[in-house]
Amino acid sequence: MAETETQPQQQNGLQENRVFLPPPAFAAQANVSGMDAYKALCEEAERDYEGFWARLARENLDWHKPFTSVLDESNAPFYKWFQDGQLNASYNCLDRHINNGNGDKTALIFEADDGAVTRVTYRELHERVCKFANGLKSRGIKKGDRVVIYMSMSVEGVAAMQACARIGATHSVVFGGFSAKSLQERINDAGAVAVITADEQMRGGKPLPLKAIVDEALGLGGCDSVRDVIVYRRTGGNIAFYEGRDIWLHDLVDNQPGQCEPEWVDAEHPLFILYTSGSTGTPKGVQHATGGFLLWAAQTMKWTFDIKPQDLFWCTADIGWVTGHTYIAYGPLAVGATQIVFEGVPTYPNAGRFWQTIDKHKVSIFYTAPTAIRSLIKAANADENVHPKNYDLSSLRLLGSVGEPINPEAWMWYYRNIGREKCPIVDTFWQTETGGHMITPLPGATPLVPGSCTLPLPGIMAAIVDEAGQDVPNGNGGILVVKRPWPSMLRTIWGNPERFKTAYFPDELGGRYYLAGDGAIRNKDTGYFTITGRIDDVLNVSGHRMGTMEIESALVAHEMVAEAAVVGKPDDTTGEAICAFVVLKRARPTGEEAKKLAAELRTWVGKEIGPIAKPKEIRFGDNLPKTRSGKIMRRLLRVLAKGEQITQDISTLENPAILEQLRETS
Ligand code: 6R9
Repeated sequence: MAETETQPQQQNGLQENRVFLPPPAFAAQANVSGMDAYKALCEEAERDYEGFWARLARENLDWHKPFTSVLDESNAPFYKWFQDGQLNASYNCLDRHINNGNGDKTALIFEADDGAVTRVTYRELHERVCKFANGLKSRGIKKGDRVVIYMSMSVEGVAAMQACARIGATHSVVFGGFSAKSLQERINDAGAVAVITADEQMRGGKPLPLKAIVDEALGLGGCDSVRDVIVYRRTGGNIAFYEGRDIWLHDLVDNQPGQCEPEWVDAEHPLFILYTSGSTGTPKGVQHATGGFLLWAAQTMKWTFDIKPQDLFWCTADIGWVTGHTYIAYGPLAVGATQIVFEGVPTYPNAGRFWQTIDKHKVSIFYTAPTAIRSLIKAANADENVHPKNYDLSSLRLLGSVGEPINPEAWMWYYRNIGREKCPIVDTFWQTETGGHMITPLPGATPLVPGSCTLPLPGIMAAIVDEAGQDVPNGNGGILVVKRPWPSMLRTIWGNPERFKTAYFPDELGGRYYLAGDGAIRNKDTGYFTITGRIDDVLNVSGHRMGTMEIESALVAHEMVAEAAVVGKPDDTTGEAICAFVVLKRARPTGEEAKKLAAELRTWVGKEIGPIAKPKEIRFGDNLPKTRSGKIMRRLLRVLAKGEQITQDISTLENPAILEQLRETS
């Protein structure tokens, strides 16, 4: 790629002037080649919005019953897409490739924590999914039932999701790092009839419990809907087994037939629910529809990832997050690609694991998170042996980034050291709610600017508005919205349509614009988007979304805690770090006692929510900074967390003296 201009490193992309054009050889073979091709697609969508989406839906998916209605806006914002069409997601991900003569193609290359490799062809995966689906049916699980999947990265995890899709059951995958309490809340909210789990998971050479946490979650009560717990034997570790409720996966599926007629469902049938954090209350069950979601999963594989039959795709996400749904469990399979499913962690057996794995399997498209890149930069700087220069990465042709803003410095390192200045980087902005990519470069078309996710995909009407919903001119910051519905958008919040409306289609913006919850700014000249971060009380720690309210609720649930306020503070590796300000029911601790109590509270939050929610820092005060009406002034806490001087107006502050106390780290 040609670097057209060199500027000093910038911490965010707003003043970034470097531009990297697609390498001509890449552009020549790309699925979308050149900006004219991109613009033509955008114009097609503008000209005939429904016709555009109908064309893509017909091209990308096999429909059992073709749709005649494209978009139904009669009950906005509860939009419906392709609603009289019928299809099956698992059929589209498996059967149709076998029918096209690709049954012997490798679908999954499972790279285990210890480096052991298992290959599964489309034909084999189809058989496993069919047996799994028949097994679920044999337990009375049927279309419309919810099934919680609490598993680590595995062929069985992907097969479990596909098996649910095959029979029309709606899955809800819960990340294996969530605590028993978080799992219980999700099982309860979803009203799941079954939980699919494993005995244990392997991470960094160590077994960690899964089944024991399911037992604990179900023991907390409120999960009476659960009839079956299906257990995949991963490690053979010791677990409790409850006769009548628990069943081994192998016992359930081994004697099942290898064929299972797919359950044809309406396009709007809920394919999955995935819980994510919002600014208030409990996590929201984001509900996605079968047709629209799968269409976008497939189309973005072709556009953003320029996927080709000979590619080896590797998305390092976990199936417990949306990225693992769209770009592991569904997207790559929908387009018949070969992909790596990685069980391990980036630092085991050492911090060269990602680069070694790319080298070992000859990965051509690599998709990971900025937080992983930043921690591997640190590791490579500290230890020559794990530097990417030790590995042959010449198989790579495209790199991707997701989950949080990528700072230009990390972008440049990724570009130079991993892509060897030959691979475009697609910085993909999207969310659990959007189902797939929204704003991202197209690698054979878009000139890249480090730190910018560039331009919306064709058909995605992203814009920046002010608080009254009015467009703001380029160069001015504002609120990121999407002005028109798109097929892979969330349909509702499970069991809470009111919250769906108020959270995503607020009246202040006219009730028709989708509110992403992020701030953004467009470049004056290019119109490129740069995401400036969440505008609500949602933190992004290592690419994981965490609501400050959730962490505060966990803290105040501890018997010693009277009050807590949580804010984010910038962190070199994790993007944001959690900083908690805590008032105890007893006197404010100092010195060693404060350290001990902080450690205890961190462990507590880990148990309440999961290790990802543990505050990095806890500071104790006699009180929190509050307005005279009793509101906690979080903006002041953010400044204190950063260790900066307070320059804002504090005239409404009831107790200014508290600021000095909270400045100290314990
Ligand atoms: C896919 C995923 C969504 C939030 C989103 C935003 C942040 C994701 C980003 C990005 C800047 C990117 N985010 N991708 N910010 N640039 N390329 O991560 O979904 O877990 O729901 O998080 O992540 O703040 O609103 P999810």
